[in-house]
Amino acid sequence: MGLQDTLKTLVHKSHLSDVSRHLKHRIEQGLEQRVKLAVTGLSRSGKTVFISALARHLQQSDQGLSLPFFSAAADGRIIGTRDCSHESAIPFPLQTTLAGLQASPPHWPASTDQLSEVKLALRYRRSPGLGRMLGEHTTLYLDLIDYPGEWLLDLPMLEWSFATWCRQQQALFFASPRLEASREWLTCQQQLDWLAPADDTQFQQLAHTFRDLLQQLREPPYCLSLLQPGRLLMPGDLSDSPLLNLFPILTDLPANPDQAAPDSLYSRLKSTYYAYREHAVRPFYEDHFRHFDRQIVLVDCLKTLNRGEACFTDMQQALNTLLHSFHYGHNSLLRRLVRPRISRVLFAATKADHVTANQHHNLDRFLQLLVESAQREIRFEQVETHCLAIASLRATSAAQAKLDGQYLSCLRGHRKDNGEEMALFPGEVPVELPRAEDWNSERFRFVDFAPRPLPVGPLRPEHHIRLDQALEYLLGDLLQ
Ligand SMILES: Nc1nc2c(ncn2[C@@H]2O[C@H](COP(=O)(O)OP(=O)(O)O)[C@@H](O)[C@H]2O)c(=O)[nH]1
Ligand SMILES: [Mg+2]
Repeated sequence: MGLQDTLKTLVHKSHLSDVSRHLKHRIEQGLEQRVKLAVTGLSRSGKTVFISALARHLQQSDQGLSLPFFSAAADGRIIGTRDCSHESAIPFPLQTTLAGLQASPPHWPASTDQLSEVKLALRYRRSPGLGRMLGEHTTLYLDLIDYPGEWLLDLPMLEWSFATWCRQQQALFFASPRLEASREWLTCQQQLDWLAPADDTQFQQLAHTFRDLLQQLREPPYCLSLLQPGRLLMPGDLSDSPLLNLFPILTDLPANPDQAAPDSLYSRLKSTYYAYREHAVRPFYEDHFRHFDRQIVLVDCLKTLNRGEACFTDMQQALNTLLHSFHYGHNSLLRRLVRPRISRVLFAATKADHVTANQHHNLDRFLQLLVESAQREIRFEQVETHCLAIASLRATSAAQAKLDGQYLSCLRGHRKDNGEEMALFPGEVPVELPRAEDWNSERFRFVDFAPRPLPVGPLRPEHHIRLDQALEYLLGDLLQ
């Protein structure tokens, strides 16, 4: 072969290898996956802490140290993680939250009410076998989305008329404990003439009174969850919107509503209700919810046990309402509305570090009881579900106490309210729904703890409880 021929062959070969490299790159790009993992839960259920801890562990997952049950990390297949949150129009305050948890003394994040996201790119090696066929390295683009569960409570409103909504609310407000807490509001409503004209000032004042009442019902001693409209408590980007000037009529509805003048209280409320449905509830499902692929629902089960039966029953009702958002049957409202595509839902009981390790299984079981009926329906729709007790950031350590010659498992940590160090036996989590008489005892007393500092350096498995199992369930199949 002459020199020219050899050169030609070389050029041809290098061109071919360029082409194959390019092709391989294109194929790899085509095989890269984008996943939106939505994190929801009622306010204070632990969403912000969960997302921050998860992102931090994922950022270190190439070291394979802190997530032994997350197989991609434990097998050493994660090459690196990049934070791409700057590309988001609604970035999650990851650095601020982590800085607070790493500070000395550390502090829990401030309350948030916005939809926001962390965007991560996970570069990883495929599992042996798959690797050779599809290209050894690839990337999973993961969006972790933080949004208030309160917004899901509004879904049924899309199917209800204003009159139906008022009747639903009447049923709630005329039962304990709302009835006792709302006496003044009910008296005020009884004095109103719904058909009389209402000026802006009066209308806004009434709306503010109702919003204050909802806020009061959310706080101790009530700690209720089924509070609608959800945006009154978690306004997101609607905080100054007139859409929030909304409250239900809790007295008899006017007998002849058709004759109500457009500026009457009745007409104003009714039109605000329909505007709220169209401009607050529907866009959330259309713009966000339908793009979610996987979902984790965080539930603070222990709070309900601490607060008693009314709080528990209300939380159960709220969860059932919230979980309607995961009913996709052919005829369901959601299917008609947005064709959602969530294929896997994990229910997680948060703050599992508030109980001793031998109670984690009970906490799984208790959560299962709480979401049982909703879970059955979701499974029927062929969405996979699972229940798991987790702690995103472990604030306690295990200790032992000797009582009457016997060793008891207990917890050691610093109280959230005054920072004092304490050791306590927090009690057992029931594996059946408590009976009426159980609530009256002093049986459940789970204490809130201050965080332990999150290391700036390497994290270890003892910094969380089962966060790796949650990840494996939610993402394990995608990282093959
Ligand atoms: N002990 C413990 N407390 C937690 C954990 N996660 C959240 N918390 C507590 O729950 C509160 C609310 O958490 P946050 O993430 O802000 O809830 P969000 O409103 O759902 O975003 C925090 O201030 C902590 O007191 C956890 O993993 N362990
Ligand atoms: Mg939050």
